[in-house]
Order: sequence, then C-alpha cells, then structure tokens
Amino acid sequence: MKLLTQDQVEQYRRDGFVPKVRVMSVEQANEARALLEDYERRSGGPLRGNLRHKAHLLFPFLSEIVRGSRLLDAIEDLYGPDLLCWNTNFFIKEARNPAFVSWHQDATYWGLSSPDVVTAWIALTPSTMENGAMGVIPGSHLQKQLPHRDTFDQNNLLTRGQEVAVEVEPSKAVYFTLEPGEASLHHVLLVHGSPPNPSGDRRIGFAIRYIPTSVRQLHGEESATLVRGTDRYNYFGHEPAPQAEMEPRMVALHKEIAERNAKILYRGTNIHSYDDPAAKGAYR
Ligand SMILES: O=C(O)CCC(=O)C(=O)O
Repeated sequence: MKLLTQDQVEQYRRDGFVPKVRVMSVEQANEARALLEDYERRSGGPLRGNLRHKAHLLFPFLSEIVRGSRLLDAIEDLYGPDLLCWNTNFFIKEARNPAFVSWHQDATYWGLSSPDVVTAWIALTPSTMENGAMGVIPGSHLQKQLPHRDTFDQNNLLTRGQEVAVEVEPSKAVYFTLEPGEASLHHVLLVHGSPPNPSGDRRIGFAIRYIPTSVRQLHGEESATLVRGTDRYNYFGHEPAPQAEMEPRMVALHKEIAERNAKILYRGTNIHSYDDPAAKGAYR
C-alpha cells in the first residue's frame, strides 16, 4: 500500500468511496485557486463551456495536480501502477447560486468499458454543508448501472442534467466535508449529487477521473493523459503536457479533444459540443 490504509481500500470496495485524503497542502490548494481566479479575471469571468473540461491540458498548475505523487499513490492503491487521467472537470458553484448536481452515477454516459474508474474530487475551497458539499449513497455502486433520465435543467451542473430514475433516499446520504487540498475518492457507479451554494463564497471542486490503462472507450476515439507507469494497451492516444498557460498548440488540441468527448457524452441528442447553445446546463 502506498498511501491508503487497508481500511480505506476496503471502504472503497464496500461503500464506493474514501471520504477524505489529503493530496495537497492547504497552501498549494490556495495557490491553485489564486491561479484559476487570476485567469478568470484576465479572461473576463468564470470558466465556461469547453474550458471546464480537461483544463489540465491548458494550465500547467492543473497538469501538475493530476500528476501529483501523493494523489497517484492513492489511486495506485485502488487500481494498480499503470494509470491514465481520462478526464478532468471543474465543479464550480458560485456564491448564492442555484447551481446543483442531481443524484446520478458517473458511468451513465461516459462510454467506458469497465467500472474501474475513480474520481478524485479535490477541494480548492472548503467544501461544507453550508456551501453545497457533495453527498453519496454508500454502497450504491454495487447496484450496477441504474436507469437515468435527462432533464437539461438550467441549474444542473451535469452535461445533460441527468438524474437517476429510481428513488434515492436522501436520509441515507453521507456528505463530504473537505478543507482545501483534501480530496474525496468515489467509484464511477456510486450515486452522488450536491445541493446549491447559498453561502457568500464560491465552492470549487476539481474532479479528476482516473482509469487503469486496461479500460477502453466503447463509443469512439479518445485520448487520455498517462500519469503513471506504462501503457501496454494503447487504447487511448496520449496527451502532451502544457508548458505554458493557453499555449496555442494546446488550445487547438484541447478544442479537438473536448469536442470529441462531448460527442460521446451527448450521444443520442442533437447537441454536439459543450458550447452548443442547446446544452442548457449551468456549465455554460
Ligand atoms: O461537485 C459536485 O458537487 C458533484 C461532482 C460530481 O458529480 C462528480 O465529481 O462526479
């Protein structure tokens, strides 16, 4: 075991999550928030559309976070030494804002060949009961894939506003309270969601999706970032690391990659891109 305890690994297998692991110092997380907000100020506002996805291809500070050795030690304890970062997504809830995340399983539209997929949700601000912390239904990952319905709710942070189409008992939920630099880890089939943020400050989560290299995309060509070990399968094209913020070659590559990924996530709808006006989610 490299970072997690045996109990934490057992909890992940049994309950579908590890509620808290420190993966960065508070100072490093505060610095990451400052860099994000500095960019937002210079570019005229909160990250929108495509830029909320795979931003680790555009910003060196995020590229370093996805490759963080403490974080990867925890992921290796769950899925072995050969690891890809398949995706990253910012979940930013602005202060006093109705944006929320409906109860859902991540696996529903991701198109991956196996449920060996874990999210490290890193807090770049405190995440608390007051500002819309994420809640999960323990053990729900053992039910396999559940049916979902798309709502395209304006205030839903998910791409299709998808929600699980079976009764969820909110009283069973466990909420993750995190300080900056702490992460929760959750399984791709775990039912989870989060309420709005009525507080006076933003709640920022950076969600990193990791897979072992043996996992494939079933619905088209995709790329991923090799973050540890060797890729003996080569199911995904390998993504380069950015050397500077918004390098033109990376901006072009990121656009292509995000559009390909959006086509997979929005398959079966008329939407083809995160920036499509018909994608009504709060990501826009
Ligand atoms: O940020 C949230 O509250 C929800 C995040 C989420 O749904 C995810 O990371 O899969």
